[in-house]
Amino acid sequence: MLIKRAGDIPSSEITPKDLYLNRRKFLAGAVIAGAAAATGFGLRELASPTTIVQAGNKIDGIKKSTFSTTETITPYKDVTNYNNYYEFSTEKDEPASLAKNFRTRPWKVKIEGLVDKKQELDVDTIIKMATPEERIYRHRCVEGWSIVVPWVGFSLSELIKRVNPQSKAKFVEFTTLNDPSQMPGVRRPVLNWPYVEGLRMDEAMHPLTLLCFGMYGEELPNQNGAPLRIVVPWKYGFKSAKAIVRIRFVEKQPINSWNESAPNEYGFYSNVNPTVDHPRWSQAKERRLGEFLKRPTLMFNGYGDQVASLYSGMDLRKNF
Ligand SMILES: Nc1nc2c(c(=O)[nH]1)N[C@H]1C(S)=C(S)[C@@H](COP(=O)(O)O)O[C@H]1N2
Ligand SMILES: [Mo]
Repeated sequence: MLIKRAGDIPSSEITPKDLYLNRRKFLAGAVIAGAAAATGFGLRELASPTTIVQAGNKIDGIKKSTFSTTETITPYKDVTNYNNYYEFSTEKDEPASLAKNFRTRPWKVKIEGLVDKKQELDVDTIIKMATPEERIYRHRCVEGWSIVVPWVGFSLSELIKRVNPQSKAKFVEFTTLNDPSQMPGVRRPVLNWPYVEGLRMDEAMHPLTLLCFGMYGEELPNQNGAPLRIVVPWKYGFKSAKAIVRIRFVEKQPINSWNESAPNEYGFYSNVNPTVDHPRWSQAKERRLGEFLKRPTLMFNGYGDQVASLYSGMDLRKNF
């Protein structure tokens, strides 16, 4: 459903109450603009001007997870109207509308590479493999903003153990849809399409790594990666690939799209690390969408107790 914007309403419909409300909005906007100027932070991060809310289908039988954070959940309208999804647009407020008619059924996912049970699976078969869980995770974008989202899915390991990877398989590669007829962003060479991401096998098998098909108790909105995405909460957001069509088990470390496009800025590991700056900005702090003051970024995004051991003995400055 599209919420009418002030500019869409004919003047004949405007009542004194609307004028009053618009004046209030204007005043609130002025306060936000002043605050944004004072902090050097963009307006869009503080208030989403356009709000598009899509009604999703409810997912039944979701169980709660002990992996969930108790931090305040980011409002749905922020999580669904501020998206990085370059196949649709490089503007964060555009995937919500541009992905509105994206077709997520029928949808097949190829299981390939060093695996005993190579096959093509229907997304609805995958979704039924295990009990859906709600996992409330922190999510930190490499650009400095963060969100807390009640994702719905189950551990990726549930799928991996059903397809029997071979012992030579050391990494998992995720390839996402590249469809110029539906995704206006892939007509431009912003990245070397399709978007590819990867994880080391032990990272992919870690119980926190989520195979995700829903959020806020409903099916994933298209702009958040429907029908199937990965969520890796201790890594920068770009590791969490949306709209996955192929999962391939490989011996060598996959070339992930962001590393390929800017190797000095984006590595393969991309573990959230406040002590390793991005070449163009500090990673020490982050802004939670909807909040005003920045908060410190935590090592491994706060998931160190669970995942630090995966990297013992590794130089995380070199393996950024
Ligand atoms: N296919 C695909 N997946 C993607 C991206 C993308 O551009 N294309 N952007 C990534 C980045 S940078 C982030 S921060 C998250 C954003 O997820 P969200 O919109 O659900 O918050 O998606 C990641 N997955
Ligand atoms: Mo990101």
